[in-house]
Amino acid sequence: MFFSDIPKIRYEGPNSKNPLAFKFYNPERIIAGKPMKEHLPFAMAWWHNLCASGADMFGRDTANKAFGAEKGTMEHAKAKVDAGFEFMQKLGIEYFCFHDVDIVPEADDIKETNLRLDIISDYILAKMRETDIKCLWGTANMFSNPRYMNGAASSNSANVFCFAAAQVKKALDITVKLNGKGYLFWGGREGYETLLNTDIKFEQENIAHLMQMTVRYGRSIGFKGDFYIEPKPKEPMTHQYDFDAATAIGFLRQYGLDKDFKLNIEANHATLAGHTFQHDLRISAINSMLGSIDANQGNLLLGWDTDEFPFNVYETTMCMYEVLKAGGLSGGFNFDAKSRRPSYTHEDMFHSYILSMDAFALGLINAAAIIEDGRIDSFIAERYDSYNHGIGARIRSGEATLEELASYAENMGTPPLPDSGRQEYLESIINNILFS
Ligand code: XUL
Ligand code: CO
Repeated sequence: MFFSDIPKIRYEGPNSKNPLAFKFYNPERIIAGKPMKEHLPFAMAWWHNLCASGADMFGRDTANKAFGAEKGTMEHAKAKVDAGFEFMQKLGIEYFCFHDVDIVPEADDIKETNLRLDIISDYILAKMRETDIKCLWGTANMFSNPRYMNGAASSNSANVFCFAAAQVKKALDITVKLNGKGYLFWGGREGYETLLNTDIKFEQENIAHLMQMTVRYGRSIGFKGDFYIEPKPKEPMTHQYDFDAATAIGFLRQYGLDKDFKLNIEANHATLAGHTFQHDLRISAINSMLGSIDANQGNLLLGWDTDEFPFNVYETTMCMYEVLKAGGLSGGFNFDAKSRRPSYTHEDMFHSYILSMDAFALGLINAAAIIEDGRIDSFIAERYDSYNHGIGARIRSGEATLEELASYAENMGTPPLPDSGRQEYLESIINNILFS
């Protein structure tokens, strides 16, 4: 037991002052026809929760994530499994996500790293069998090691490309062994710093080659889940190829990958791209590509990826509105978030997850209320009413010609202004629903 002073976290309701209790996340409560926990398949991100120790560019670790073992050893890797499963069980979290190098220390020789991955995945599998905990997705870290300084599949070096392929193959093998729902590509350093040394077309074709090979291999070993791209516009590279949802969807279609891939949308990545989280969720959903979510929150005063634990209920409400409208997620809500550097105790790890699981529970409750209320949806439907009949219906059906519309316009006299957008009124409806 690593968290012996932490009890099982239970729902105590909004009046509870117990810091180690949920105020809003009540897993069995029925919202919009099913229990909260089915709407909200939460996942623990191995890297932040069990590995990240508060170090930043200006200072070393503040948090102790040794879990009683020496870092960089297989004992430490196993201790992290034990700590992670205890943590997830105490919070009632049913999924986890991992990079290959989160679960084992990387060796100099990839054959040795792969042996370690075999050992640790056996160990994880045994824990999964003892519990209800499952794997949401796995991925390969192809950005930390110096060999990936110019990218992985987008590297100028074919040898580096091969190494990336070997890592993807093994990470996918392990994901399949752990029955993961998905396999993720976050384009780490797949981007560039300057066009003076970069052939974008060549690099993007190579990324597509790696993804196509991965799909073929994955399907050949019986992987039935979704592959995901996680868009991000910048950081670490100045320009990242998977800029946002729309860019990633265009890429997937261009290279015939759209049947096998969906998107994993991260809140902080969407805001870095100059969008709202809701925008990238909507773009994914209307293209039938909303797969999974990296749940976090950025700091809009800063221009980088702060990966904060989400607490902004307005944001989680709009997120859950999109998710409910999309009919739910086939993936889950992975907390790609880290406690702030000064929040360095084990108790802070629990406070962080309680904060955000409650924020998403509130978001779910609010989103269901907005849909149930119906005013927003009926306003939107009415806003486009001119397309339900007459010339509008002819435009929608695709039958109208440009000549016909031009002659219609010429005979119209002075065209009326469109109806008011009523933004402030609609915003007041949202506040009314959220705070009454
Ligand atoms: C980086 C990021 C990654 C991916 C997985 O910004 O979000 O942690 O989620 O590689
Ligand atoms: Co992420």
